[in-house]
Amino acid sequence: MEQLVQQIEAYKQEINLFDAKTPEAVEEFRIKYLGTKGLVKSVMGEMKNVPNEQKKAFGQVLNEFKLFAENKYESLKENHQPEADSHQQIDWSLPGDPIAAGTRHPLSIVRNQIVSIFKRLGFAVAEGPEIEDDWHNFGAMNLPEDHPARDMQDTFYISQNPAWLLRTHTSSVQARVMESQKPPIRVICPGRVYRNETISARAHCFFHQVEGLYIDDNVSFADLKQTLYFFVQEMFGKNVKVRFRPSYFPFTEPSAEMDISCLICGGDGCNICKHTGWVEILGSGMVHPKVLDNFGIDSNKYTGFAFGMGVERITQLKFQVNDLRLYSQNDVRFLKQFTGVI
Ligand code: 2U9
Repeated sequence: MEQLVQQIEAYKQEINLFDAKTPEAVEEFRIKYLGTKGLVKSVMGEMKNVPNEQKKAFGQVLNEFKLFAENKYESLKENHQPEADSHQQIDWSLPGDPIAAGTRHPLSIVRNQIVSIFKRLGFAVAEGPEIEDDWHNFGAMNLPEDHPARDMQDTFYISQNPAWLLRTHTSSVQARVMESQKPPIRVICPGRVYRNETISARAHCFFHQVEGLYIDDNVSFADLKQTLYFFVQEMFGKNVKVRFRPSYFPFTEPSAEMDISCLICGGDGCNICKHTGWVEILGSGMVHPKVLDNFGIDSNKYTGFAFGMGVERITQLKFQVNDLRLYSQNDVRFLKQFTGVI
């Protein structure tokens, strides 16, 4: 028995030194020591050769040896848990996966720029409903019943209730401001407007406007000109030239359209300006006295100027986008070109 105990001690030393670098080596250990033909089983088989009076003591040695081998096996297994394994395979020095940042829509970029320029001049932002009634969209704006802008072909009426329509301009928002506020009034109204047009590169059934309104005593056409000149310089740069052309709108008198020198050719003449050197960017005028009177604002005491511009048009000039449909198709190949522009 002495010899057997020595043999077991030698196995224990061997077990102590056993190091498994792979899950396969752990399995090798199990087979060698704990398997059905393993060493633990084989020394247990020696029990029958041990004299009866020593069986109890040898039984204890055997049990300890079995436990020793089992504990070692458990600890080898623990070092090769699947998660522990994948943990070791992660290369922490690799760069992370980039998170794709979204981009602002070009119309939002330009609308925000327009709004921020007028805010610096003291204009407040006003918003209103896209579904309007006839009065706020047309009547209050001095658009008579038979005006072509009211035509079914231009205006979307709500079929369940034709007293409601989709606003054709954001002037309806200014109408609501005039209803609830007294002069001085200084607001800009950005928003989506709707017109019943066949969709093409040059027309769409909705587009975006920024309109402005300034009413106080002593507001003059000179104020209008200087305000819009400042806007254009901030928007397009100090070198841009402007010109005003007389025009007609039912809600302003006198009315004028403003052109800027062509940004593409600098005024020399190109396709964008149709070889005139000028491009139209907005409409404007002194608020018609009838419009003021519609809201109980005394047109003998107060005057005001108003203007309106299409955000798509300004964006087209700024970014040379020449198909209106691109703005509403949400094609990422188009939208991602504005990455980094804010
Ligand atoms: C009130 C009184 C007057 C707003 C104005 C224009 C001239 C104008 C167009 C520009 C291009 C519309 O987007 S567009 O098609 N707008 O030319 N808009 S004056 O006049 C107002 C507004 C509110 C109470």
